[in-house]
Amino acid sequence: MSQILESAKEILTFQKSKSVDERRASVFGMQQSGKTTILGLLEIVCINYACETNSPGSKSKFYSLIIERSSGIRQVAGELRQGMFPERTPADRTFEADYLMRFGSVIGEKQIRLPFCETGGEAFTAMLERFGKGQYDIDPLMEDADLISDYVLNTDAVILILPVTRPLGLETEIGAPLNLPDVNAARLLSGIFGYKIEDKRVNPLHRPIRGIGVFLTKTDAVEKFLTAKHINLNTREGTHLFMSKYFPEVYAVLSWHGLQNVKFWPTGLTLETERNSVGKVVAKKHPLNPSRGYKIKVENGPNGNVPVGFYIEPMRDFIKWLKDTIAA
Ligand SMILES: Nc1nc2c(ncn2[C@@H]2O[C@H](COP(=O)(O)OP(=O)(O)OP(=O)(O)O)[C@@H](O)[C@H]2O)c(=O)[nH]1
Ligand SMILES: [Mg+2]
Repeated sequence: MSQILESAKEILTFQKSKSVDERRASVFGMQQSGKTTILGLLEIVCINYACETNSPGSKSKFYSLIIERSSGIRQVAGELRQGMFPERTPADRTFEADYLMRFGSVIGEKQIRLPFCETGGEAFTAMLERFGKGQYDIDPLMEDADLISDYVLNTDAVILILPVTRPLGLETEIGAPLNLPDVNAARLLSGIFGYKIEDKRVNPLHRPIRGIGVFLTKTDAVEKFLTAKHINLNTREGTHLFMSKYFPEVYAVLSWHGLQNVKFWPTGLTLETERNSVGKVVAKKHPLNPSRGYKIKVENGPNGNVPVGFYIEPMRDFIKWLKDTIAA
């Protein structure tokens, strides 16, 4: 078993043993879908939310903590504050971090754990399929079995990261056997649900899925397109239109599970632009580290610089949803 997994297991065991009543929401997404960026943005919003919530005299409390599984994740929020996208997560990395949130009130405490599955969705799908071939009784000594157990069987919610750029052809799927973003994500999702259904049948301690959250990332890149199509992703009608047209397979899987249990949050960061040699306005590469791609605009916030874009409201709503629906 790898070193990372060994230490991760130790931390998990430790956390479980001293656990306040803890719920879990696992985060999945295909390669380069925006998972690590979402984690970084969540951290930025949580810091701000904690500063507000924990003001002297306040009865409700909010705390958050990143438990690093691998080097790198800790600086993501800091890099976003400098307008830099995260480093690519190496393909063999299974998971990057657990994000813990604790909500306190006069009636007690609730804890939520968000394991960020940094295995690109395609690798996770392959793993699910391997076990799916008549091998439901997982050998507990196998690493993959541990992951399925941690991410799927012991989770109370599924968070899916879906980049809206993919089905519109602005980006291709990386690392996946098919360049069919809708099919790949639907396969991942139905693989997860398949396990849950089977588990319900045989496991008296089965944990049902209490909710599904979908982050529709990179909306900044399709803003004009969506406006032209009269699709507003901030409304239920808008997400319905978008999902049924551009992610029909994923939408069918979600519908089967019950759309009343699904929440959608669009997010998008604003990129800096410049004029190229022929005077055309183009996105600007990060001057300090062009290998990280485009530079995100930043502005002054209450706790230091923050990236410019649409994410604060969705993240606040996400935190509320975790507290009221998943940890309830
Ligand atoms: N325009 C735009 N691009 C984004 C946004 N979020 C992410 N990206 C782009 O998507 C790339 C991947 O984002 P990550 O957050 O690293 O995605 P990931 O799923 O963690 O990627 P891996 O772990 O490496 O598979 C970034 O390097 C950016 O180029 C966004 O809000 N807007
Ligand atoms: Mg990543």
